[in-house]
Amino acid sequence: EVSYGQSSRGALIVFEGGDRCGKTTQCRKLVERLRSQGVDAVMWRFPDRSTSIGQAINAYLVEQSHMDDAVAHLLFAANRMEKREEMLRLLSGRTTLVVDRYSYSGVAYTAAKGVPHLSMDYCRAVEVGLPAADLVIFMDMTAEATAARGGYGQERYEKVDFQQKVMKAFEALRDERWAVIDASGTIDDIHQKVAAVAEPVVQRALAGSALGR
Ligand code: T5A
Ligand code: NA
Repeated sequence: EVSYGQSSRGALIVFEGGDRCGKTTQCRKLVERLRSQGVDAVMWRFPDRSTSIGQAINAYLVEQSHMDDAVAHLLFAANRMEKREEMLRLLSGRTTLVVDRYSYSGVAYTAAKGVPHLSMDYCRAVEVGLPAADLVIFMDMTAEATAARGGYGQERYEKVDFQQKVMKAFEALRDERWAVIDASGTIDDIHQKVAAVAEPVVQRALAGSALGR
């Protein structure tokens, strides 16, 4: 992960969690709120299915193609890495990035497969060089509860037993940058909790007083 200096910049806010926990909904609402406060904020998501790497990932997720687990892992990482320069440019230009999934998903989903040569350390290693998140908002919800949501089960990883392993892997990745938010409440309740943790982080980054990492 890349370290920042002490100068004014945008914040990198990452949403993580299991499939269908409501990340996209909350990312959109946070960006709208920040913009209404005059903050320059944009929403991104990974995988970014619009690039050629992203299209290969999409085919894999909708089970139109098979891939070796290591190849899938590397493509997810490459799909972030191909955005690295643009991310750094936006952040240093004081744009706040609100990102729906990031390296933590990359590590957690592959590690959850339990393939011996794809250890957590291996999974992390290919993320080196990406900008570090200032805040990780982890949307906490059980695999059983997300499975009850509409549209669940359409993609490769949307299976309750696998999602339980993903949640365990996320647990192992948790660090001091994480805010864990109960994702089983109403959309508006969750949004208020998200705003309470995200706004100070954005203000610190813009003021140039965020901790360099
Ligand atoms: N993956 C991803 C990897 O394996 N490695 C990686 O490196 C990366 C980046 C696709 C898959 O790729 C894996 C993880 C995934 O398996 P994705 O496209 O982000 O990644 O897939 P999902 O997480 O499944 O994205 P979804 O858009 O399907 O889910 P969200 O964003 O969590 O949820 P959202 O907001 O779209 O909401 C889902 C449904 O719930 C409702 C919404 O209206 C919607 O119908 N909802 C609520 N209902 C009740 N109460 C609330 N509070 C609600 N909030 C939302
Ligand atoms: Na999904």
